[in-house]
Amino acid sequence: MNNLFTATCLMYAFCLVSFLAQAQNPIIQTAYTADPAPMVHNNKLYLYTSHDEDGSTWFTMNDWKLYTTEDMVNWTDHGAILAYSDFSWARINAWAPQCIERGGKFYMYVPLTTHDNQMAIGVAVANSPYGPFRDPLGKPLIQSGGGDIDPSIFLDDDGQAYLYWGNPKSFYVKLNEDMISYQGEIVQVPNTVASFGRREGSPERPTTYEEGPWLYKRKGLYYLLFAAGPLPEHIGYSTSANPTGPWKYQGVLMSTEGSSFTNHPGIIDFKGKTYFFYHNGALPGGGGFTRSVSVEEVTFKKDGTIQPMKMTKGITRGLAPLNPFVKNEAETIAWSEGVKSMQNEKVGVFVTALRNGAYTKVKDVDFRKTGASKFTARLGTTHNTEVNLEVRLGSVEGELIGTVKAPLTGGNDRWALVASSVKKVTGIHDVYFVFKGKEASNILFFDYWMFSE
Ligand code: FUB
Repeated sequence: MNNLFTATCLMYAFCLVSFLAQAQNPIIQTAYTADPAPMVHNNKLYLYTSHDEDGSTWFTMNDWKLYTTEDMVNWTDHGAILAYSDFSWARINAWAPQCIERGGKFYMYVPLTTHDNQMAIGVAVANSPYGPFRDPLGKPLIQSGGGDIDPSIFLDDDGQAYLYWGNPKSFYVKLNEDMISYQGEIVQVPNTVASFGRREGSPERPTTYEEGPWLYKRKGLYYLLFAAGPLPEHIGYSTSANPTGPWKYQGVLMSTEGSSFTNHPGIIDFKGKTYFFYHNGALPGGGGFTRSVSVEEVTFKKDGTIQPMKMTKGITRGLAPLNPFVKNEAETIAWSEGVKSMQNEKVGVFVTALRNGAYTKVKDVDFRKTGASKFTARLGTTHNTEVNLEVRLGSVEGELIGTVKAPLTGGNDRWALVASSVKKVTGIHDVYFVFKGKEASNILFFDYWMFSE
């Protein structure tokens, strides 16, 4: 019996380890992220997210983060690019954002709680998708008193921009060309069963519409995705021939799954495919207030409706290989364990290995036929015991092609460039940077890396 129990436990442990080793979802493991808002600009996907603080037991959310990818499997962390404290009129609650580009400027719409405890929607503007974003109004753009959260911005082909938002009701307004003011009245979307589906057993909430609207257009058809109730949320969607409805409910897009009682949709076309972003509580320590963002590839049926999706281990095939012969940020990661992203004024975003055996993985690294035999990295540690960065291929325990000793720099504001020869490597590999050291915590800081011939 004991042997059987031990064998079963070992089998489960093995399955979990091999699942994690192959997993791409959640796509960010170095922080808790929620409310994904994808944007495509110049062939790059920008993913703005809200940010659940570590150990949160409520929506403790202070800033918004940005991640980018060119291949859908390696994600670069650009840190916090806007905070509630950047809005003089806001007190707390950096909730679900969305960013859009118009005429070379980037407009970020965000919900916040005002000093008199009302939810309101603000807008911040930047000349670059990375910021810095500034509040041009010095006051909310929307404060209707009716659940002003979860703004979704959509720019139609004719140049008209629409802002949707709201919980428990859904509203929209037409924005002016300046994107920081609106025209006409705020319109409440009729909350009918035909538009949003029937919610059972809740006369005061007749439809499944809950929050988190996301407006999207494909082949002339408009889609309104939304987080749907009752709690725990699922994702539903509706379609229309117009950006303002009337909306026709099309059913459940993603059923309730995972350990978060909220979910939040974001959908976007990128490099010939369509991707659906959502969140759950799948990271270690994850739950309703410590969420993590995931992504699935979308399949459309012939009639334009969307094939419903489950939460999977994610996208395993990247769109393009990664070039190791240029400077790559340590915070460009396909998968990691035991690692946190941090940022400071000295180097911007960097990663900290929290423990012995922590690692980051970079997927589909193309060393070409000519190959690489030298590795350079910017590192640091505060420990005078030996701390190493191992370069391995294929898995955390895969072939060791080189080991670099982290220099004792004394802090993450002090760094050293270290170069080392590695066993010659050619072709395409997943590269694992594995951090080894005896100390109990924060064993090593890692800023960037590159290979050379
Ligand atoms: O992240 C805070 C709130 O939780 C969002 O505004 C909602 O959409 C839900 O995800």
